[in-house]
Parts: sequence; C-alpha cells; structure tokens
Amino acid sequence: MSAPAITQVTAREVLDCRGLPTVQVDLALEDGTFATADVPSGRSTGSLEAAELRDGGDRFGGFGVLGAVAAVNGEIREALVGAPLPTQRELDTALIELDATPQKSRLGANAILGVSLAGARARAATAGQPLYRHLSADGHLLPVPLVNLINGGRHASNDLDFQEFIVIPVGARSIIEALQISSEVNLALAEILLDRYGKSALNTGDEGGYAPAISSPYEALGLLHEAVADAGHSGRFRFGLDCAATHLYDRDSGTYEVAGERRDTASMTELYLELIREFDVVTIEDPLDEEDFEGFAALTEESGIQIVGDDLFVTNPERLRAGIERKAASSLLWKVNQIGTLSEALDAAELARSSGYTVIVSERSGETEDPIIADLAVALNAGQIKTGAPVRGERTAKYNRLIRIEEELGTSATYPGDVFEVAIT
Ligand code: 2PG
Ligand code: MG
Repeated sequence: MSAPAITQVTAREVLDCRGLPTVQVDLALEDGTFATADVPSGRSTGSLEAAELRDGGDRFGGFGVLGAVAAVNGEIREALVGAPLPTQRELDTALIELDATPQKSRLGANAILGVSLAGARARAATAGQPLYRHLSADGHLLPVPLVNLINGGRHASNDLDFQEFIVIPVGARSIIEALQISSEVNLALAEILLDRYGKSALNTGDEGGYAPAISSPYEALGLLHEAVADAGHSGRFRFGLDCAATHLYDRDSGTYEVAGERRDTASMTELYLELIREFDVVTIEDPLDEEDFEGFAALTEESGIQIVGDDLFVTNPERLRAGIERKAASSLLWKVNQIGTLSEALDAAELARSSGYTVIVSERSGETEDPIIADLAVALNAGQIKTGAPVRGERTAKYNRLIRIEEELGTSATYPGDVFEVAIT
C-alpha cells in the first residue's frame, strides 16, 4: 500500500528566540495527518554550512525569509502535492535535486530543511509513532546534556572570548535528575555572581547562560566549579567548552585572541591542556580554526579528551570523511541545518559512529520552541545533547521533551552517565 498523498505544503515566517524570522513548514496528508517543523539558525556559523536564504533589504534588518517561504509555497509545493508521501531519503533527494546547487542556495537550506523535517514528522504521524521511535526501533538512550551555564563569544555582550562554559551532569541516573541538579547548579551560580559582581552579572546570553563581565576562561571555569560545590553536587559533574575558535582567529597573523592575549596554535594547545588538568574539562568543541585539521588532530592525540568538530565538520559527510582520514577530532557536533536535510545529517552521524567518533546532537543559538532535536537525539542513541542553559522556552522545550520521552520509554530508558570515562583514561 502506498503512503497517503500530500495534500498541502505551506510555509510561513515565524520568530526565533532572537526575534528574527525563520521558516515554519506545515505538511498535510490525505489521511488527515498534519505535521509542522521550524528551522533553527546559527550565529557563530561555519563558513561551509548550507546556505540560509535571507531576503536582505529593510524588513527585519535584512533577515527576512520571504524568499525561502516562497520557495516552499511555490516550486517545492508544486513538486510534492498530489504525490504519495515519499520515504525520507526520496524526499530529501528530490529536494536536493530540485535545488541543484552545492550549498542549497537557490531554494535555501532553510526552505529545504523545513520540508525535510515536516516530512519526517508526517511519516511518523501516519505510522502512529513518536518521531524517535519511527526513526529507530532501538532508540532508548537519553542523552547526557552539555549544559551551557556561562555564555561568551558571539552569544553574549561580555568579554569572554570562548562561547560556552558547560557543566555535564554525569553523576545523575536519569534525564530528570540530570536537569534537576543542573538547575540547582545554575541557581547556585546566580548567587555567586550576584554576590561577587553585582546585579548586572545576571544578564544572560543567547542560550540562556549568564554573561558576567569577566574575560578569563580560568575565572569562568572556576565559577562553575564553585557553583557545583555550593549546590552540593561535587563529583557529579564534569566540565566542557565550546571555544568557537574560528571566530577568534586572525588568518593574517595565525593567532587567536583570548582574554586580551594573542596566542599561536602551540600556546592555545598549552592553554587547553592546562584547563583540562585544572578543571576536569572532558570535552572541547572547536578549539581551533575551522581549517586547521592538523591542529585538531594534534590536540586530539595530546589531550586524550573528546575534541568536537562543529564549524570544522559542519555536519557534512564529505568534510567529516576528510577529518576522519586525518584523525582530526573525536566527536561530531550534529546540527541538521548545517547540511540542510535529515537524510544527509543521518549519513554524517552514521559515518561518525562507524569511525569511532561520538555524536553530540545540538541546537542552534537561534531556536524556536520546536523540540525536534530531543527526538533525534534519542533516535540516534547519541548519548549527548547540547541545548543551552536549563532556562528560556526555546531551550526548555527540548529538555521537557526529553523528560516526556524518558517517561514514555519507562524501564527501557537508559541514562548513560559518564560517557567521558573511557576517553579520559
Ligand atoms: C555552536 C552553536 C550552538 P550557533 O557554536 O555550537 O551552541 O552556536 O548556533 O550560533 O552556531
Ligand atoms: Mg559550536
């Protein structure tokens, strides 16, 4: 029996958490199924990401997405309506072929991804299954959250150069407990910040983490350790960074700027090794420039911890393959909108896993309340998710969806705990 026919595909502009427009796609089927999906958007983007179509001009400061909306409501609708809902692979291939550019720049990766994700939800809905179960018969692992409690870089208006200072609740037994203790640490952190720096230190960045007026990564990691201790959870957390270092790199001089100091690659490596030793840092994302495969490989080897490629790999299977060959990093940051279709992103995850790399399912800094990455993380049995601080609707939507999935899975739900144990021995 063939799948029910697509009766309508409709896109519109909606707002993301920064108040910028993004694409929302609805997909309806003849059996009454209705599915919808929102497209997220990054701010510290890799230069090789699939191309978001933005309108330019005056509307929304140039960030309008009416062009991408028109692509869905025009060409894409025409190609899909009336035909049976294709498989995910067929749908994504059709969208890629329709666009026919290497970066999805003609129709827009934002237009294409909205349809790809709405298609995934529609298939799950016609099968009467939650998305995580429809994508994987075996999805049972609740991801350990990499909780971003202090924001810097392009996500905050302070002088911290590194973008994310992360606590990781490895000592919890479930996602609900992981979120409880992470939230308690966040509350303790607020008290320390207020006490030490005053009220303005409680201003927050794009992912809901605090953005105190400090510049030293030592100070930021020190604050996280204090907060964990004050909350009474010493030993239950480990620590991580997303340095987003491409955005700190000066190509001409070959140096990075951190806390007012210029550092070459060797000096950055030294800094990281020191932070790892001193602060139990077990994962570092984008420690170096997105083109420095060699530097990534050297740091991966020398540090022995999880080194994560975000701007380095841009969830692109080809780029990831090149990285794997050169032993650059040991983990893939997995963001579907970096590549623009669910099938290609799943290919990247598969390649990472089969090469012994870990996979961290990730949000973008510009999110809506759509929780789809929670389902994707469980479907992939990824074991790790990065979705900001445990505050603000667009972040808690994902955490709250994980809580619900954990409940649905009942006794088969597994929270893996210290996924970093192996990496650091
Ligand atoms: C990152 C992401 C998400 P952005 O660098 O990992 O945290 O930020 O979406 O701005 O690229
Ligand atoms: Mg990153």
